[in-house]
Amino acid sequence: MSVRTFASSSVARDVNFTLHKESFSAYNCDEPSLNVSYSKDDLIKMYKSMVVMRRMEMVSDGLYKAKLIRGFCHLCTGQEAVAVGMELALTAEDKVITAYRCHGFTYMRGGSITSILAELLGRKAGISGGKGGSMHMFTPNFFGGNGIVGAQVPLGAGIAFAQKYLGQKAATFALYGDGASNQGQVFEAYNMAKLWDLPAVFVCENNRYGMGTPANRSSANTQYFKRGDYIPGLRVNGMDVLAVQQACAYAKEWTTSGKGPLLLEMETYRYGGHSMSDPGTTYRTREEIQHMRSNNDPITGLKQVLLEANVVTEDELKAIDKAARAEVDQAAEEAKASPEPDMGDFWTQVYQKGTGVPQLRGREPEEFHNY
Ligand SMILES: Cc1ncc(C[n+]2csc(CCOP(=O)(O)OP(=O)(O)O)c2C)c(N)n1
Ligand SMILES: [Mg+2]
Repeated sequence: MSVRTFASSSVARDVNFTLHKESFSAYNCDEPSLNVSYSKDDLIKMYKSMVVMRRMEMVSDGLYKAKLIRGFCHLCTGQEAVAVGMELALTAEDKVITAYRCHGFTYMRGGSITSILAELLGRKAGISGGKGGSMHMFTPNFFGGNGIVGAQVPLGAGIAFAQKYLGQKAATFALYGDGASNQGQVFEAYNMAKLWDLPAVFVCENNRYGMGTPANRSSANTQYFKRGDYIPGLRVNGMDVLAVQQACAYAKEWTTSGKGPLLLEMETYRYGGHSMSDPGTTYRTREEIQHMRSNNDPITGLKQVLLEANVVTEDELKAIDKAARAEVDQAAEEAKASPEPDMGDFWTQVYQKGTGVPQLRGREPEEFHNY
């Protein structure tokens, strides 16, 4: 499996930008510099990745409505800049963990489009090895699909602990939502991470809603970047992929230089409902969604920046859009052509090899499976 290690790109970073002055707000730390520079290659990769991600989610939406994807399905349309900007600041040694809104992160961490769509379809070619799960998406440096809200945060602190214990100069980015931020275990993880100065970056993706509940109805303090108390934090414009990259590079440097954890709040927005069963329009207005799409869209935003800086032409961008569509559509066909897993696969990969029990209990007390 290939891993996209944007951060290791050796091409000269010769395209310079100044980020918007309101890109960051800091709590007990300095703001990152607003001056950023990238190679043309990285800028194009960022654009392409966001376009692929959006198409992948659009195709998933269609497959769900065609009843080919069953169960739960949580799309990240609108939130693409978070996964893409973050990857640009990381290397393969860094780890990322999140919950169920994980398709984009899986792609950025090296998962192929076919393996992600096949996972959602419950097919053999699925990324977690054809188990037929619909939310579990793991690559060697990405752990996604956790279904208990907030439970991935202490796991992330644990991975950061391992990195420190093993003397690695790497960080773990543990993502959670505005809704999940109120879980007690999040604060337990903050405490241990600060106590032991772990290289943990706690990233709150504030998309303004936890299911149908607006942030101000669930959180006594909606300034999520300040909620680490003794952990410094940054609020970041999560709709600007360049601001996300800059903040994540800052966080990686902060945590791996021994200063302990850092909290990032990514201000973002999901265009669709919480999951496929939620139309997403009963607890917010259509005007609000339209306003975000028209004024804050991460893909349109980067497109404008690239055109104004003469990095690419309109035609080059159109060619990227077209190629991304074709790539995702082709992957969807491959995923659909993959067979369903064998029944026996339900009883495999439950335990780490060599640590399991010889027999696994099935749905009924008297049902046992050998593996
Ligand atoms: C412990 C627990 N409580 C409740 C749920 C049901 N639930 C699933 S997602 C969700 C909302 C989470 O919102 P947020 O953390 O903002 O993430 P988002 O979906 O916006 O990305 C809830 C309450 C759950 N999965 N786990
Ligand atoms: Mg949310």
